[in-house]
Amino acid sequence: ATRPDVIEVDAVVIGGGFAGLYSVYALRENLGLTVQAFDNAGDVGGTWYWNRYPGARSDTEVNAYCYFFDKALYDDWKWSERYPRQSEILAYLGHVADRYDLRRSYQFSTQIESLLFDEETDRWLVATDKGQQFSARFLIEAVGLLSATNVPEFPGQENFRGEIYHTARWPHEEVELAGKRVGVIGTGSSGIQVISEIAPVVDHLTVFQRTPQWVVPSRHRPIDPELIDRIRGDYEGYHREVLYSTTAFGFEESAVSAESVDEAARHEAFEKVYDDGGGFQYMFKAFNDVGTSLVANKAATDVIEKRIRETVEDPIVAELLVPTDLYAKRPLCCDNYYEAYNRASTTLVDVKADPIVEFTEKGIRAGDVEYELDVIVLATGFDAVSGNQLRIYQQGRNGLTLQDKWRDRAYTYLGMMTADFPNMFMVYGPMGPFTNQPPVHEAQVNWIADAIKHTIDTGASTLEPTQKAEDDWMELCDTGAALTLFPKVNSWINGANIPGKPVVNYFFMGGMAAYMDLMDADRASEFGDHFLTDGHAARVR
Ligand code: NA7
Repeated sequence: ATRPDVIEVDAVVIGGGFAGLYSVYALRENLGLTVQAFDNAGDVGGTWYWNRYPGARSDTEVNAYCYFFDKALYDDWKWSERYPRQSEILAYLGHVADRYDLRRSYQFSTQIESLLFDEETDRWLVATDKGQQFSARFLIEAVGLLSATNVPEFPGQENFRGEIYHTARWPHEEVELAGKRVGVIGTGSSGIQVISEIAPVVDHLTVFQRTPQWVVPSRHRPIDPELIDRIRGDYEGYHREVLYSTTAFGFEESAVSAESVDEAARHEAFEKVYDDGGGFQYMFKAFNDVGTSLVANKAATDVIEKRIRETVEDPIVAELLVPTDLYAKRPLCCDNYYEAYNRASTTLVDVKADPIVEFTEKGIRAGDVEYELDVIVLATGFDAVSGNQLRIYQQGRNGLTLQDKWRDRAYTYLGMMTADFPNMFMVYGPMGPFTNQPPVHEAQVNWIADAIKHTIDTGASTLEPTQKAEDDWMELCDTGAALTLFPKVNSWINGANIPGKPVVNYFFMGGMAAYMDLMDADRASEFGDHFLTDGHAARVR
């Protein structure tokens, strides 16, 4: 029996970022459901609430890094920059929350402790760290692809007398770095942004690099007003172009393979895209096979390597900065990154050769050398994709926990549902499409809202994917990923960045257009073929 103080709602939404905010909007405003939403942050913003480190900005062009559900919103909001800063994106999400009065559905600073499916009532029991209990028919987990922080334990960490900050848990109050001796551990997207931003202002910067990554410039500049006018003039068309592309980044992807042209043409094309800037552009705009062809991949890295060696004055430092891996991680971009190493006040430490032994009172000892520091920045990334779901205890049918089900890897259907967890939906969950996120979140939430509406309208109590649908989806994802170069390189994309985490495929790499068609096929089948309703197979069509 449910406790008398249990609060009943139609749906619980977890997360207040791009995905969670739109989930609340779609369920509350479009379906008329009662919704209770939560976030452990103090306000809306998701990623952009937490990642306040110096230099934090989107590395996706903002014309496609935004919502599309309301043209008036797109028309009214004026972005200032091609790649907006964290503060501007956070202001945008705050504006969205105000504009649609979304905050009233939220309880902030609240961690969800457990989610238990009650098979007698077909409802989810949601327990918070405030001792509250909610009961909901539907559950949307919009908990973020990159939000569970990876904070490695370094020996002696407690002895360090200075300050330590993880990039994704940056304090709200200003952290003064000017004139300080700062150490940065990590050279992924977050690390390179911090390094480029603070190198000119700190007294001394020490970068502890384990694995160098390929970085191209972003060529940051004000947003192109002609592009925005063009989009506003054909809003529906542009939105469709974004979703019916491979990566949903909102630019024209190349249809030409690098293998189909000669080496000189390859290099020329990469030089051109490099000079225009942007990591995703570099990977997808010059040719269509950088992620699948070794020939294309090599041409892409040849050009970046040449630029690194041209930019970095000290050849020994340049050598350390040139990766030996394929170009098959999430592509990075940042202005003034390699230039930061030309400053006398920047030191690059290769911690693969000289591993970090310990934190000391005064700084970090790597190899035989103690580097004295006032502040240490951990730009060490995330337990990505499945990490945030697994930090919440979740129990579906027959006492099966998500923690058990996902022990070997994260099994889902379309990255949005998982068998034996009825009426539970994930936005951008594991085995979702490998794309730009905000417009894809929206498309997924629209599918989820349709699935919920279908369940309600047909008088069913529950909807869940069949085991076969899930198995087939996993196979399709794995077959597709195996054709790419991404499994050949260790990164958060395949779980290799977290000790003990299964190193497997976590994405559907078949492209957004194909994914849109699959979502549409489920709609067309009235959520029949791949689903169970009320725990039973749907009628045979
Ligand atoms: P990433 O891309 O996972 O980068 C983390 C970095 O931290 C990377 O250079 C790691 O080196 C390094 N790292 C992690 N643990 C350690 C330890 N123990 N010692 C030394 N160095 C370490 O995270 P980001 O936050 O930069 O970006 C994640 C995504 O967020 C990004 O792709 C965007 O989508 C937004 P490694 O390569 O593992 O040797």
